[in-house]
Amino acid sequence: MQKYGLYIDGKWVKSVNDKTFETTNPATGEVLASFPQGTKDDVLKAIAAAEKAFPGWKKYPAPKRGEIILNTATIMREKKDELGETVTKEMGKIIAEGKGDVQESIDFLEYIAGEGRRLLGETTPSELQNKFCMTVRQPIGIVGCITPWNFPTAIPCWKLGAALISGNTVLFKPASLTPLCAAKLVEIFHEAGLPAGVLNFITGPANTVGYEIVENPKVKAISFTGGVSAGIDVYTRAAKLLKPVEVELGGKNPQIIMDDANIDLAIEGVLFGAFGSQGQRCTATSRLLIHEKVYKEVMEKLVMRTNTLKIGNPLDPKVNVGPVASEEQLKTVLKYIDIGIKEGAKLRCGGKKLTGRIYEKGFFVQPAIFEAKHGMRITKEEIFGPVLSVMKVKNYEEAIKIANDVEYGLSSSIYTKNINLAFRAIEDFETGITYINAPTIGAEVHLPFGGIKNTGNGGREAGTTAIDEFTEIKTVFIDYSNKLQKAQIEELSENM
Ligand code: UN1
Repeated sequence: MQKYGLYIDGKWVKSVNDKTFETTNPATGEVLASFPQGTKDDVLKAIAAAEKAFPGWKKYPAPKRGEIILNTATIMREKKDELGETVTKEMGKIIAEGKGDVQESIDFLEYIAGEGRRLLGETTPSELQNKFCMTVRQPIGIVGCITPWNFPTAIPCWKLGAALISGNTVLFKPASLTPLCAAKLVEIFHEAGLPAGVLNFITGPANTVGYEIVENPKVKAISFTGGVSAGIDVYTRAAKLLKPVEVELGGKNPQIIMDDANIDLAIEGVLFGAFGSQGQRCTATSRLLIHEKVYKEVMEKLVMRTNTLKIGNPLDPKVNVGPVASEEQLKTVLKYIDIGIKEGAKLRCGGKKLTGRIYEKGFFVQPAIFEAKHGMRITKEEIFGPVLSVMKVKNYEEAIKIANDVEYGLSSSIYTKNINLAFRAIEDFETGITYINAPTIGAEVHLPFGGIKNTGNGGREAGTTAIDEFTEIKTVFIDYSNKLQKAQIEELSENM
């Protein structure tokens, strides 16, 4: 078993604490690697390294920063299979999705490397003569990136790539379930030539490492992806220091199937959306709203298809559904299945923990489909597992009303051939992302990603907006008139 340290100031170092924790394979229980339980003192060391590196990195031309990021993407491309396997072994998503996670990382790093040649500001005319106005983007300083376990390489790459291209130095704290994927990423950034101190990696508990990153005044901005209560905690702690924070939180994403939809296509969509990554995406489809005219047909086919999904070791390419990521996840999923049954929802398939044979040492649960009534807890709360609540609707209006009646607003989908309805849905869904005739998952990196309501606090990651959370805008006025000109007061000269 490999023993990792922390990565501070360009070197792998020991924690000041001897305590370690292990990362394990959720399908087999195999221990994969051990990591230090970092402490506040480790974070302080990382901050000192990031502080020392910041002036040099800020001055390092952005296109050159882009070259290092592109090198990182190129090395990742060479190691895609190995990294994809690590994602699958550590997090449990099936191997095609493990490699997809890595591909999403590569895509984003390649995309954001080019941003080094843009980092665009604006130029505008002045209200005065012989005066020039523009904005430039500047790095914020040391930034903290706190990442989740469900996309153990892609989400770190979204954050690190955008933070680094913008000229910030970074403290990176990965989720304690997936530090190995994160460490491999850090090794690649190192190999790609990132200068010492620019990226620092600290593993350990949220209430020591995480809180220090969030509450230390030298860390100037925070980017966090995770659950709502943790997100609110991060946001409120950082608010005391007026620290900019971007939080990307939960979802309760609906898919609507209208009576004119291509039913088979819609069913393939919901299977992928609800049970891909075992439902552990913040964009996962957790509610299906079916028009009453096609309800029976969809339900029959959907249950039949779900029962054919092969559950097993996610490294096996024939497997469709792997384990959930941890024992805690398994408990949550089983708890919600129990809640659903007690609330009177009808469990149409799945929902059992798998035991025996290959399942004994893993956290396997059958994908579950409930026929539910809107308002039940399983239709309102984020479960983050393979549990789908299906509801029958009379028409589009009812579908949209139910779709929007949740606290979250990340992703949404409608299957219809009616172009008018599709455009109405784009307008009506209260979410940051809407899909037409495609599942709620599968966002592409060159478009903004994020949600409304309790899904976030207004920011968008990735896409053209990726650098917004990691740059300060400076407004510049250049007066070349050789005299004092007074905005709002000056009159234009007569001889104009
Ligand atoms: C997440 O679910 O946490 O839309 C991120 C998707 C991915 C990103 C999801 N590309 O499925």
